[in-house]
Amino acid sequence: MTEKEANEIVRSIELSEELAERLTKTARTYGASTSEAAEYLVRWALDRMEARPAIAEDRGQRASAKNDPRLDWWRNAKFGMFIHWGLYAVPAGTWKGERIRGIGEWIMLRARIPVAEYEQFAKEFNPVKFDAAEWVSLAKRAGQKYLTITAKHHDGFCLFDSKVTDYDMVDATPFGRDVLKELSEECQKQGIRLCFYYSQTQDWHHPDGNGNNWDYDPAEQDFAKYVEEYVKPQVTELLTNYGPIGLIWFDTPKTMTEEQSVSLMELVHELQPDCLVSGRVGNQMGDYASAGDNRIPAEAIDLDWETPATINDTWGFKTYDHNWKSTEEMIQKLVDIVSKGGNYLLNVGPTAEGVIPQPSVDRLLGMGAWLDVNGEAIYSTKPGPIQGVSWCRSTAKPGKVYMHIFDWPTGGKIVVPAMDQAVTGAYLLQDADVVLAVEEQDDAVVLTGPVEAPDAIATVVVLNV
Ligand code: H79
Repeated sequence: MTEKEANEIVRSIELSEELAERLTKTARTYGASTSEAAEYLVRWALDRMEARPAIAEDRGQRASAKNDPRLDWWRNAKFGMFIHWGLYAVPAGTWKGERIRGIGEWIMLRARIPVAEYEQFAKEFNPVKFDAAEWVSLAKRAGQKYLTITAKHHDGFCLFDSKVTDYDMVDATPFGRDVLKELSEECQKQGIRLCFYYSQTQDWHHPDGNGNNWDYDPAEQDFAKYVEEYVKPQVTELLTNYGPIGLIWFDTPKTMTEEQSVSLMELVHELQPDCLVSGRVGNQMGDYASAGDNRIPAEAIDLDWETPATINDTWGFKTYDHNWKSTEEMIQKLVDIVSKGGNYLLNVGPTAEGVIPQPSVDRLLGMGAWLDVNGEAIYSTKPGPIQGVSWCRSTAKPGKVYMHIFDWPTGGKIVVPAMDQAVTGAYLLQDADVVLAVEEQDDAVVLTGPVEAPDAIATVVVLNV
């Protein structure tokens, strides 16, 4: 489309007064300009229509990372635990008696809480029930192979003992413990990769960080200085004081220049050559691509990629968000993602007391129970040859294709969608003694299995090929 054509379309859209008014009002609520709000609205609508690719170009994978064996552990892991934990767990969605809509960790921006007031939450952040061993063990029992926790989110508060700020767990809270240190020791003990989320662009607390226009004047801010003198020293601390780190999960690149993305990526690799960098470092410099929040690509993608996703509707804990996805839905999402070549990073938001909400625990354990039986068809697999079918997904290993059947066909007659390899046998992964008859019928391979679905959520049928 030419610019002229685009302009014509834009001019032909009649902006109703109501829409204009609501846009302006929304923009004001979010501290954005009207055009930013409009852009956000259009992007949101396009996402809803699935008209935008799930993986934005600038969050893609660096070409040189594509066949890099440094990623092998992560490629095989498939399922990780995301933890959003910080000061926002204290207000937990409510500010001055008002329920603030939207994702909980954004409360500072959404309610435009001044830095001086937001800082006060630190005095109330005393998670006496925090137990690193319990969190790590939950991830393990859920079948998650890595754990990514917010070392610093957009609100700027640090969960670790940083020497370049006092705005951290050790210096600013009554708790005074370095929770990342405790998690790093526990992760090493229990054999799970520890990874850090780090908000490199937005920092609503730092005078030169991005995003806070209610305490600071954006025109006066020196973002480059913040990156050099704050972000880099903190990333250095995170990669120096906590043992081997699986990856740094940068987020919302926004104003990051290509030079800044490159230099951050290189800093990480200098400090820990095996540490990966998420696609959201920006400018296509990530070791792997990052899909949009909660977005799952429609088709298999020949890249290393990950979907970060919420278990309810928020990342940081909110007392009144009870909209938990079911265990079934999340197992099917995991299968769907893995069948398309991705990883599923599933978030929990612990309370300010340090407790992972019980509904999250229950669901994670449910997923772990399914994975205990069916993990062979998930971990270390590649996308299978059966794609684009609604009732089933497929993954593969040499000599085997795994059919993950969501809707068990009536009578147990499974018509295998056309694929290149010849099927020489079939059995249930949950019970190898249950062998399915394999027959050729009118050019199709038909399996005969149990009449009733052996697993109501997803039954894995193993095809020897
Ligand atoms: O950490 C989680 C989110 O806090 C973070 N990414 C995941 C992993 C994230 N950063 N930015 N976004 C997500 C996009 C934010 C969109 C919204 Fe809003 C925040 C919608 C409503 C509040 C920004 C502010 C757009 C409209 C208002």
